[in-house]
Amino acid sequence: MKTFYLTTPIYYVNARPHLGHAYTTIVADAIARYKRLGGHRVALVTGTDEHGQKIERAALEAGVEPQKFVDTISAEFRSQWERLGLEYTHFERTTSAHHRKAVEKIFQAVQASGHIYKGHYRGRYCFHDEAFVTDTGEEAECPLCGRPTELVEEENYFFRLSAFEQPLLDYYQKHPAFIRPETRRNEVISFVKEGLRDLSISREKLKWGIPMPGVEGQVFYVWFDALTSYLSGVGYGHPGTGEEKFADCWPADLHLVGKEILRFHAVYWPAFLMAAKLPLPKAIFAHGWLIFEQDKMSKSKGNIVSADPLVDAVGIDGLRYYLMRNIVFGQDSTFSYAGLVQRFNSDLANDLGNLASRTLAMIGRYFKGSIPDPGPEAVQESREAAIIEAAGKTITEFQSKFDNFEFSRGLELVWRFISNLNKYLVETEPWVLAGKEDEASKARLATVLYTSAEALRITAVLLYPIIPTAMQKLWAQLGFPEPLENMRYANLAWGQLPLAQKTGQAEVIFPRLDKEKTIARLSAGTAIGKAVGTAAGKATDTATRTAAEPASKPQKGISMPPDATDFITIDDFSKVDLRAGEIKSAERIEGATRLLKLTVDIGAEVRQVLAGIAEHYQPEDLVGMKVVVVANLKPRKMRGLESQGMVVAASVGEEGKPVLVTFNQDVPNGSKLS
Ligand code: ME8
Repeated sequence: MKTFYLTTPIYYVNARPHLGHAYTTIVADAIARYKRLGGHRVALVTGTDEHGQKIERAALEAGVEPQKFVDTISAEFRSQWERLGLEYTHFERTTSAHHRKAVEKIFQAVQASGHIYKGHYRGRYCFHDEAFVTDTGEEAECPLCGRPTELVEEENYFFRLSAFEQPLLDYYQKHPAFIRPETRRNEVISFVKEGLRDLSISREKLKWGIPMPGVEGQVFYVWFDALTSYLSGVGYGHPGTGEEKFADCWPADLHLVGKEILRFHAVYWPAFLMAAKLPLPKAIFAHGWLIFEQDKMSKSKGNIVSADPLVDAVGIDGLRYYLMRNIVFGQDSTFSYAGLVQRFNSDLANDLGNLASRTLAMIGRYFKGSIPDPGPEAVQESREAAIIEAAGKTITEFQSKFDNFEFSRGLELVWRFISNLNKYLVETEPWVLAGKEDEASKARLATVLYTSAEALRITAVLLYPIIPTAMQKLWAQLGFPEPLENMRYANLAWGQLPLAQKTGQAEVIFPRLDKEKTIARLSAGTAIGKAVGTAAGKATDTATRTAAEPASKPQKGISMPPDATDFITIDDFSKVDLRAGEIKSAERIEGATRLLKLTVDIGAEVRQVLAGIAEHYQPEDLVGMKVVVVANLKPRKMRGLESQGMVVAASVGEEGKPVLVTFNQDVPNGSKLS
């Protein structure tokens, strides 16, 4: 089997590494780990894009030689990846000698196929995006970032991009999974259909670039140079073993990019490769942007967020989990400190953390830290049978979601499984069984704790790609001596937890965070200076625009105090049983535009509640949120589903937009409101 080869963008060194860069690299790292557990050999290439006008200018501004400048920032990227525990197989630098050889090699291949010619370029250029904007010289703003462009006039070498218009369209047509997600694919197709102009692939006045072989005074256009990193990163053009490695890795299975650089990857890059007679990558996925908290962004335009303080606050796994769980991959998403802490506390500390610590503590206490024998009863009771069935389903469906880039949905499924297990423990009450002397209770206790430990084993393997450090800890606590990364999804079938295996020291994997203090700490120190990255810059603009919108109109619908005859007594009020609840899952209902189906933990039980909030809340933002539930409302059916209660919301503005009522400090599920 060929090595599974994936890449992140090769990041510009005019900006220090920030959360946006970390995001793509974290996703790439998670996919790489996931593929390894699936039995693949994996190559992951990341690196730094170190040539071009904007780097040259940044070095000049900093008052240092370009090489020194790029050495410093490239090293920062590497140490940031190390700090974030990100594993890659190769870090490519475009100023390396072997990369230069690769650029020369692909250029010669393109030239040999007759697609290079000398011409005169007069047009606008965006130095921020290193993009030729138009050759009419009329357009003042860059269509990619909106910044002013500069007029460029020089003798250049051109790539006959226009010759690839139809071959590209044919290729997109034949390979529907080449550009993902679908909406981005459609954008690219329309762009190409509008017509492609030939592309200047050299620059005359620029010094800081790779010289074009055989041509005096021209360096390569930075995108021609940078995209080639995907080849040089796996040996293309390297002497010795390079070609062998290249043959094993190329074509790339996946290029992960932010949406603003999709055009370079989905149009120019495949055209260069076609011209060089090299196979095309199998897929390019363009993800959305992280939009940072509005107040942070609007204070001084250009502030961006570093991953370091986030990792200090919630750990590497806390950050990875939040990014993979909260963001629907492919869409833009607002990053918020409150959301980060909320996810950590509700999903990691509460749901997963509690399940692990309860199970392991009870095995320690009642079975002297040795995995109990479930006995034949394990398959006899319907409760265990349901858990075993759910485990099998979760394993299959999680992988299908992950294969389809639906990371957030995949994690939602695992958390549903975790919730079932917590419910199973509450219902089977092993702590009560432990207090009984009879043989049947003892056997039952062994069954329950085996079942939940085995379910934890499966959960640990499934979640390893997303939260590797924590799951390795859990793995050791379950008593496995071998590293978790050696496991394979193929070995996940139920019942493989070795009986009598000695469990390790049970310690808390995710210590609960103090929400207010953590948010305050984060707000005090995450900005790292100017946003020079395109996406981060855009994110800033969006946030600023939103903040600048007029304040909301005066609200209608706030009524005068009622007449005395309208008053209710305290006894009337006390008939309403209001409870604090935690939303465990939220999903859309097919065919219903307004309704969401929620499951809400109200302490003693988990209720299914239907709420008319689908137009105002994303299901994934609701999970973990504490809400107020009317617990004694008569159940009623809507769209064939039973609603066992109601969540309380304020009705805001003229349209009566629902805003869910929540708490400003943590309260246990089931607390009564009075
Ligand atoms: O474009 N949200 O490099 P770059 C999400 N050198 N992702 C973000 C982000 C944000 N706010 N900000 C940055 C370049 N990114 C070229 C690439 S490839 C041959 C050459 C991520 O340093 C995202 O992956 O500007 C985006 O595509 C990339 O950083 C841009 O990095």
